[in-house]
Amino acid sequence: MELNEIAREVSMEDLWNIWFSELHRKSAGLTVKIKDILFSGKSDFQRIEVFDTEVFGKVLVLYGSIMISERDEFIYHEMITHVPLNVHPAPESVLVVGGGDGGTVREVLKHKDVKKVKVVEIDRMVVEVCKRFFPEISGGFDDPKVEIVYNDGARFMAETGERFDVVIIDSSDPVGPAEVLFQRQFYENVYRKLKEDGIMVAQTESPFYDREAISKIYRSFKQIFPIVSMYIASIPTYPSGLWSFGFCSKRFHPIHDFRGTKVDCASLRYYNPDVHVASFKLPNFIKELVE
Ligand code: SPD
Repeated sequence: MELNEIAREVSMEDLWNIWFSELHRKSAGLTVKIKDILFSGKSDFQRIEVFDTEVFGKVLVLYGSIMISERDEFIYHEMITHVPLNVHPAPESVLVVGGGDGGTVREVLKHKDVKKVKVVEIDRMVVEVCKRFFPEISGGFDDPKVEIVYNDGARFMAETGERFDVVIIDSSDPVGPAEVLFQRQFYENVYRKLKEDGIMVAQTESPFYDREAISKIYRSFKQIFPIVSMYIASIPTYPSGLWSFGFCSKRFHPIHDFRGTKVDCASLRYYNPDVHVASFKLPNFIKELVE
């Protein structure tokens, strides 16, 4: 067949038939069709990619894993933020470790009690890429209450003299730069840097795939914090679609001290008071990981 005959038979769609696959195990993963590759680069810490996809809109991929998609990021960011901030009665100072995309900061700023949000992000390029490609997610970085510190979260936590009402560990997965954010020494430092009634919430991976890691993480939590609970949410672009968060607290209980939401629920698409309570009810195969 002549070249021009081949060209006639190949449609534009075939020419741009590119898919991104994130492998969650050697033989299972998530595959999405890409409309455009918007950014591909390497920072000092990791590979950073932004794709435009047909189903999930723009997605940010760090170290080969989807961190945010325009379609479902609200679930993760609302759940990692509004659960602790609605349990703490007066969260004035909030520290976000990681969170370079700005989604958590956007949600924290919905709480009028909050006077200061500090973000400790290791990778400046993540923040720059998100400001450029995800302005509606990262817009909170320009708020005067927000300060970004470019530092390793574990080092910052060991060295800072500040103390916080709420610490949110909005990390990527425990490979590469975020690995240290899943270690006991780090959680001990968070405990020390929380005020006497402080709360820490951390993203703790998939209860379906990451069972051994989760058991270890919650063993550490329980050795350090008097109140520890897991809560879960459904996040389509994350491995298995089922995601977990650790609620670790010095004084406040996630359900008994929950007095309803302090932000206007009309600005939220996943979180509400019923979801708050229900997200702590765990299926048996997950309960056994944390009990
Ligand atoms: N496997 C994906 C885990 C991502 C958890 N963190 C996402 C950060 C979004 N702010």
